[in-house]
Amino acid sequence: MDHTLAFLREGYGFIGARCDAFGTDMFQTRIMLRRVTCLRGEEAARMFYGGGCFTRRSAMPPTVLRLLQDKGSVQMLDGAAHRHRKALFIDLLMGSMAEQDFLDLFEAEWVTAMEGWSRQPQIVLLDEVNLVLTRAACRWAGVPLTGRSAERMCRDLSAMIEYAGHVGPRMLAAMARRRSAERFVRSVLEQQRIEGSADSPVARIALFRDPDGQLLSLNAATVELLNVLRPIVAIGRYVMFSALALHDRPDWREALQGAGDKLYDSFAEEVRRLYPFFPVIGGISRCGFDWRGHRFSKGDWVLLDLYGTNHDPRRFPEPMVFDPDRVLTWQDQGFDFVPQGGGRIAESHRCPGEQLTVAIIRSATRLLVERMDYAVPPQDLAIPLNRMPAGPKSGMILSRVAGKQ
Ligand code: HEM
Ligand code: MYR
Repeated sequence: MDHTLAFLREGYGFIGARCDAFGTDMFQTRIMLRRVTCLRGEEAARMFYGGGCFTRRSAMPPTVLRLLQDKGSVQMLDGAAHRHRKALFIDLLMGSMAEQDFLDLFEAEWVTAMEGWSRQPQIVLLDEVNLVLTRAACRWAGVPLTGRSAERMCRDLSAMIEYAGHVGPRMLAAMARRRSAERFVRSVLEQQRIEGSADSPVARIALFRDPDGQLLSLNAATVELLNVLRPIVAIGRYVMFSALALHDRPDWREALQGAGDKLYDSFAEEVRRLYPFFPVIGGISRCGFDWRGHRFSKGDWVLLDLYGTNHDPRRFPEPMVFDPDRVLTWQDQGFDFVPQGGGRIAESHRCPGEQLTVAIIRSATRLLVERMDYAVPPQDLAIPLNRMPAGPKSGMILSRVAGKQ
């Protein structure tokens, strides 16, 4: 039986509910008329991310792929070609200065924006943080926002994230926004190729060479530059969730006041574990092998439940309780805590942006706790799990925002 509608109706809970009901970590069904093996849990993630057997090619619906990583991206590569391109992202995002450089820009943009927030009766936190992140990301990457406003760029990048899990007119509108952002980014890269070498992410992408010594095609370079800008804006959602956690847990707001990076990091990591974001990741088997009595053949489609793995009660007792004392960290390159994929970043498709993601959540949470006063007016803060990506409808409204020293 085809379970596409059930998947869309149940969203993040689809795989976990069936695993619980059947007492298993693996079951087969059909989605979009295609046979698929659904998996969840640490051991399944180890098999999926640890063996290098799964390609991402043809593994996600084409519209999801097009709005997110896209064709021609690092995610579509395997083996040696993948490792070579991945090294570019690791260098850009995890190099010694990347984190601090970005945080300096981010905090400066936040403080500037806060002056505007304090003049308004209320703000939508998700929208405002996305704009702060867009400005910081473009400055950090070396994308001049001339001829395109930060607001426009922010709407384009946010739409790619917001409607990646949709079908219908709003997804099509996001697609049009993407095409327009691509034209802009492409011209920035073309200009950079004329100007030659410089020490910015734009320059490094523009002048990056594949193993055969060729520059990336302009299409591929455009895709990769968007794969730096868009996911940075996606972190705005985690910042919204962090504000939600602070609202729900005043005891933690209290504990964080004046705390060092370590406690803020534990808080940020628990935000990444608890709140829903990337629901599942798809893969197509490149090899034939047996796992737990099941035969995987070349070409088989699997979906690994990232959300369900992060909420597996065998690993995380009381999984729906927000508890930063679990002391999770992205630096442990394992398979149990997988909001942005699992395994070793350089060798698998695990996200290269985790360090930056945690740093930005930490910094934003500190700004919310130590540099801002605000109220949270009555609003519906429920997070329906049948919308991907999920979040409160309001985008988290804050009122009476004021800076504090
Ligand atoms: C890969 C999620 C932030 C760039 C991934 C994957 C996930 C993910 C689940 C793994 C896909 C797979 O196994 O195929 C997220 C989430 C983020 C985030 C939820 C937080 C908002 C970032 C940031 C960047 C980034 C900040 C860069 C600035 C990438 C790239 C890949 C990737 C380039 C492809 C890696 C590969 O195929 O080897 N991300 N990510 N992500 N992410 Fe992120
Ligand atoms: C990025 O921009 O690459 C970072 C994170 C974006 C997450 C968006 C989640 C959308 C969910 C769609 C999944 C549909 C699965 C079939």
